[in-house]
Amino acid sequence: MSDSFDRMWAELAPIGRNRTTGGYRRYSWEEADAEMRSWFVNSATARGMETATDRNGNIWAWWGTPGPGAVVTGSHLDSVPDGGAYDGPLGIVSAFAAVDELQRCGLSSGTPLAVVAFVEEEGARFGVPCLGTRLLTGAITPDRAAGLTDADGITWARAMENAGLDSTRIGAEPELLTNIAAFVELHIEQGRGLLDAPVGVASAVWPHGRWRMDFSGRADHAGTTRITDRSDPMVPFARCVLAARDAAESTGAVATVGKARVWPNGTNAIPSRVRAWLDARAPDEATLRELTDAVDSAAQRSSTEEGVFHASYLESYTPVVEFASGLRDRVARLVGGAETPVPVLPTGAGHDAGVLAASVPTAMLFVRNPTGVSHAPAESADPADCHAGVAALTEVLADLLTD
Ligand code: HGY
Ligand code: MN
Ligand code: MN
Ligand code: MN
Repeated sequence: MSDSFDRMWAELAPIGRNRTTGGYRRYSWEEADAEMRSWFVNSATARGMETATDRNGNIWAWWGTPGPGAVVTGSHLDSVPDGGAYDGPLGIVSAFAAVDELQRCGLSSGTPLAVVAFVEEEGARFGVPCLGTRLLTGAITPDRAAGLTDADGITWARAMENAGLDSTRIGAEPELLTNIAAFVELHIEQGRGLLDAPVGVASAVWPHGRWRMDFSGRADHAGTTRITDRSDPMVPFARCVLAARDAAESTGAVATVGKARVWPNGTNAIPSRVRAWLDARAPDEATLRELTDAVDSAAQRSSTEEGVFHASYLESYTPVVEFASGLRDRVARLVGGAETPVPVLPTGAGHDAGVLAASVPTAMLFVRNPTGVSHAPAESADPADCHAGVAALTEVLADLLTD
């Protein structure tokens, strides 16, 4: 099992990797993504699995004829900008390694099993995370998805067409969802909550959202415009970032402004416009609302003082997800055994499993992240923990397949 995992891991390592930073750029429908998708198809074909791309661009590898009672596992192949190697691909490589193990043990493909790669989980190129699972479950309208644009104004629909896929049929696939008896996603842990065991089980996903914040002021000369004559959008933007940090510290939430654009972006010109994105998450919805209200009133107050127009738009929101206790406890029993209970923990990271949980019985397995660093080139996992993850996933799939 570990050599098939190691071999596949080595195959993926160079795809989309930045040689200077060691991080990855694997954006939906770009060249590295095409290489990842053909790796997925080749890995499936090598295991006698039939592949199919659904109307939204998610790729499914089937062992057995797709149909009712299907057991599905998988994750995503795309990354954040300069992302780590494990976030996403670990779940898919582990899934194929688990199939190897199941086939080696002579398990028949009576109950259909699928390995799936969902598109645009990070939302790094088109802005809405878990786009593939939101489309699949109807959590986003096809029109809104088709019109999402990347930094160059290319729409999701155009990017799909450029990659050779028909974008006119994107939308929910209820018939596919009703066939799924259980979905299990294995994923690297992305915080510091799993340090004492190689594998953990997810209890919940924090509520989280992304808000676009626009600040429009008046461009002017940096050297000749008195401070009292300015409407500088950078000032309320800056106050908003600090308000987000203060609100997070006082409420136990987390808030990040990791992406901002400035027009005209000149050193000696007061900006005309600033556009930035707030990523906010909290253990519960009330705390999240408390934080976003605090950020919004700080932005409004400071914009008014500065004579700047401010507006903010909710771009994506995922309510709190509690994974179905029946499946969660079953997975925990299988993975933990009687003596050593397996850690069961919530996560502040969003996942496709968090979106699918609204439609099908869903569970998540976490693999230890020794440093807790993620969404960065330094993301790491020990090979022994990865192999323990494959063994755990194999155990869970074997049990679910014999239902
Ligand atoms: O952003 C997230 O939480 C996830 O890694 N997509
Ligand atoms: Mn991620
Ligand atoms: Mn992920
Ligand atoms: Mn995910």
